[in-house]
Amino acid sequence: MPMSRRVFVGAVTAGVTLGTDAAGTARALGGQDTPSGPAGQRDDGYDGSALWLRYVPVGDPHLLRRYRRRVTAVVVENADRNRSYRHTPNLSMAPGSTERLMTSTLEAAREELVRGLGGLLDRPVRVVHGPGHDLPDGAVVVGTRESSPAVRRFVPAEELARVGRDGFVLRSVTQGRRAFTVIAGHTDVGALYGTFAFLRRIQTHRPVEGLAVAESPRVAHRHLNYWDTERLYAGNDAPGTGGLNGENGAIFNFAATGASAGLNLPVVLDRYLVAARAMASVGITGITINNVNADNAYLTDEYIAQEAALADALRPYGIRLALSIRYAAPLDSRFAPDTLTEEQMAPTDPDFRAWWTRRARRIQQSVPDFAGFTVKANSEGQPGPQDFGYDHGDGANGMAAAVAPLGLKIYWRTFVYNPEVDSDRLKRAYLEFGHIDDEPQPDGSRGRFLDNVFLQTKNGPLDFQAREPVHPMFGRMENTNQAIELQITQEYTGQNRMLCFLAPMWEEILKTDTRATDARGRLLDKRLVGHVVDGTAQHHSDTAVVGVANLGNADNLTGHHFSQANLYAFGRQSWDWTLDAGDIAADWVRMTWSNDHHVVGVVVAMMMGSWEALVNYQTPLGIAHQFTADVHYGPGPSESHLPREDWNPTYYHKADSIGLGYDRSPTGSDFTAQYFPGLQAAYGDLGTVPENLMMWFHHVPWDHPMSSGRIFWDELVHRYYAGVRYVGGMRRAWDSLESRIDARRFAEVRAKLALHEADAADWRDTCVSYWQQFSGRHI
Ligand code: GCW
Repeated sequence: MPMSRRVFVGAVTAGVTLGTDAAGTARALGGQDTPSGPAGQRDDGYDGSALWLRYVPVGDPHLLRRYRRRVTAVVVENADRNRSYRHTPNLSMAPGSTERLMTSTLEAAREELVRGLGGLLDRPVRVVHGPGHDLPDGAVVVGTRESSPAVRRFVPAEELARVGRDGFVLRSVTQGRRAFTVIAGHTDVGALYGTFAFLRRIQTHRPVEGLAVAESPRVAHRHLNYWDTERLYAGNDAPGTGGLNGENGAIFNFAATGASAGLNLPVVLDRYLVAARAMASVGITGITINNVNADNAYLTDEYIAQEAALADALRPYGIRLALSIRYAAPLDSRFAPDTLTEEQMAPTDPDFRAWWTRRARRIQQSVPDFAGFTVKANSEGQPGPQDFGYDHGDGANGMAAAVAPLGLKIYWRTFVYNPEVDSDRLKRAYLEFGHIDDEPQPDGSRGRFLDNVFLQTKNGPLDFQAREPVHPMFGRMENTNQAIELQITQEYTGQNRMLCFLAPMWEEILKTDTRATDARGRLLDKRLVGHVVDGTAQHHSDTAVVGVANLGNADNLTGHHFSQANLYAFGRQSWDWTLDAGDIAADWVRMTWSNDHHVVGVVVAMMMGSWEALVNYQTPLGIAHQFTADVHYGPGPSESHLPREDWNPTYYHKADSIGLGYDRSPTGSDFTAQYFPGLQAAYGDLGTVPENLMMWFHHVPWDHPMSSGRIFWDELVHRYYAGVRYVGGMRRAWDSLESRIDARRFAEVRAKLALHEADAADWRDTCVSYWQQFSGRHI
């Protein structure tokens, strides 16, 4: 049984009871490393800045011998065959950097092997430059059939064609008394992904003999969105306070001032390349680098020059840049004399389209592999087509038509909630977008959105709450390419204070059965959210997963050491959404902390219950958005002062003497009608709705009987307490690892867990006592 089913709230009571059989342990080869590497090599000052690519020596001598025997040399033939395009003549690393700019993807693969194997095997590996026909015993060969005669010899063309653009093959080959490992891609980037997969095997102590692996991603675009400093919890200072030394806390510097003025792009910092390597190691293909509440500065020539430099640095790792744009940018005098008048702003107007074609082409001249635009329109004050009398379909298509000739995509976000559309905020997005997808077209087809448009939809219908039902649009937009948007940065899930591993949430979402039917009402064979997203449910022409990333300029790049795990898991799950969250956690722990069985067991168990615990002490049983205004961290269930009704906790909980929760069943707002019939029925009935979602759909009476045998009130209170108890268990479990974890990181996590426990208790106490005023019952 997968790990995610085994760990639940309350499972962590004390460190010693944890982790006797953590997922992934069984398949690893063993290894009794002392913490973070062999004895004597522990670095107690280590700050976490290498993410999961730290490559500490394999501590188990037996295993180390085995790896050393099988891996003796790195062979990357013709590494400079496809030199990565470089636009910026003076591209350079900041003085004192330790990372190095790569000139090609295969060079990046080779350098990663040299660094990774050198670290893991605790001795330098030989790089053999010669021809592939005379491979030394123990050679690790990387390349494509085009770059490498050895790959050509050992991996047939059809096999590589089958793994597709980003896939790879790992193969053990024996020839007489010599044994080699071949890492092959159909493309250079595929070979790089294979390289990281091979290193991961050693990092997690798996065998590297007898390899016969072929892997390819299920989703084409595995993309990050980056909101600069908004909702960024990984700066070296609190968000919004300006950062330290003139930096603003974001990972990339465009406009740092003061002491950091010399650290702006085109200067490249180590952390950009660490992030690039980390992204590539989990198969991320692109990043929209600026906030969706977009600043037009990013479209100016000055910024484009900086973006080109960033793109140059990331390109060898297969990472493409994209930009968020403000729909009304053509009106901005910064672009004078190239500006439009209000009259030219109709998305159907050739002048409007030509403006966007010109801007996009301008970017493409400097960033030839530019990926496209992310658009937040008519949402939270951002301008959009509705300001000019058009709908989202017209707006998205106007932009899509403008950039289609350049091969670019439009990621059009569906995070809209105009109160004039419906009194229930959750219904608004589908009401604005659904009919456009259904609309019959002149050519007989259905759906108005163009093929190079992705509708980018958050996983749930509200806004990244700790647990939401799936967004009803998944499956309902049969005729439009859909991208799912997940939030890696922990805006509502503890920010950089709470340890909350999000992979189990994403697994729950991606494996939710939409109960989608075809036009004749028959259930589809493949109808999980993951199937909708990967295109196999409804045969969409293009596929994407988007994650709102959590990278910043903190030493450990994510603010909380355990937030690194969320970025890692996002990449793994967007590559293959069928993976088990517990297995991903185990890999990450082994790569980041230690291969010590005990550490792996304890830490994986902590992580696997951490999200459910947060749900319980924050918003149990489907109660939504109880946050204090704007900050989105602490509890504020009584708050009702914000100007928009649907920004206030009271709008969501509807507490009264009868019960708690928002009735969205057919007797209430009838939001449930937006789901396919199977889910409509399940969610619409208090008798069948999953308990952990019940208050999303029902006003639940205080004495409603629950499956535990308790009444609803008692179960609610129980959940708040269980959630906080779990955090106490995590704290004790972590404490028990002190001798096995390097000192600095141990102390930093310990300090966070102490805050975490106090803040979780605040959630419990604030909410329970507030609800009690309505229930009038004992705790
Ligand atoms: O959750 C809300 C955030 C905003 C964000 C918005 C969105 C960047 O509080 O900070 O805007 O969602 O997704 O557009």
